[in-house]
Parts: sequence; C-alpha cells; structure tokens
Amino acid sequence: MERTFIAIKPDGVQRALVGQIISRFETKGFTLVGLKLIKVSRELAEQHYDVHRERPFFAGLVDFITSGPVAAMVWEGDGVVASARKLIGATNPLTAEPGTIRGDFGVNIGRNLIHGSDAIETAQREIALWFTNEELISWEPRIKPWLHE
Ligand code: DAT
Ligand code: MG
Repeated sequence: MERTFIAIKPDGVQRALVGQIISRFETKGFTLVGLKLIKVSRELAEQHYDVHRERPFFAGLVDFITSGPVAAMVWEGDGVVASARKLIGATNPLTAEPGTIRGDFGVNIGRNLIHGSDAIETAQREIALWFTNEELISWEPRIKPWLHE
C-alpha cells in the first residue's frame, strides 16, 4: 500500500493548525500509520532537505525547520503521494489555490506550514529517515468498505 511522509512545520504547530491539517487527511479518507511530535536536529533537517543544499534559501530553511516542534506523520492510501501534494497546494502559499492547506492558511513561501513527499521514491526515503519500522502501525480502518468499492 502506498505511503507518504507529511510534516507540519514549526509555523503550523505554533499557529495551532495541527488538528485542522490532520482532519483534512482523515476526512479525505487516508489512513494514519505514523505520528509524532519532534524537535528536529540540524542533521535530520539537512538530510531531509539534501536536494536543496546548494539553494540560497537552504540555511534559512534548516534554521526554520529546527526552530520548534514539527508534527511528523505517515499517511497511507491509494495514490496518497500525489493526492497529498494536491491537498497541500503549491509551494508558495500566496499563489496556492484556495481549498488547499497552503492556500487557506498561509501567505509566505518561507512559512508554508507543511511538507509532503513529492514522489513515491522520495516518500520511501523520507519515511525511513524520519521513522523507525516500530513507529509505523499497519491497521485496517473499519470504514474501508465505505471508502472503496
Ligand atoms: P515543496 O515544499 O512544495 O516540495 P520545494 O521542495 O521546492 O517545495 O522546497 C522546499 C521548501 O523550501 C519549501 O517548502 C519552502 C522552501 N523554499 C522553496 N523555495 C523557496 C524560495 N524561493 N524562497 C524561500 N524558501 C523556499
Ligand atoms: Mg519538495
């Protein structure tokens, strides 16, 4: 079953949006299989954003993501990687569509509230980076027959 890595960044936690953001994934019909609040180390932040290492915003991004607690999650479901990216919206909240998380809650690219893996392979890498196998719980939601034919 497909899984994706989602992290509510320090701005989302500080602004008390964790509940509303989790609700969007729950009500969409995805299954929560991992969840923890963590204070991110610089090492983890740098590994997570390794592809952006040479970008001018890298240092600021690492400072930001390590500046307060992050709510890290793994969600499961058919097509969850691409669907989560749609629920999250465009990278810049100012241009993200209304109805998306970034479009509804944010105004600045450096405070865009949430991370979501951009591809299945990226999701696998990020889940392994942020979670141990013991922290991921496989379970069958009892509402499944009402979400899938
Ligand atoms: P996304 O988070 O939508 O996958 P990304 O992978 O291109 O976007 O960039 C990672 C994060 O880096 C992004 O969520 C916010 C920050 N970022 C990206 N481009 C930026 C820019 N031009 N200025 C400041 N921060 C930026
Ligand atoms: Mg990205």
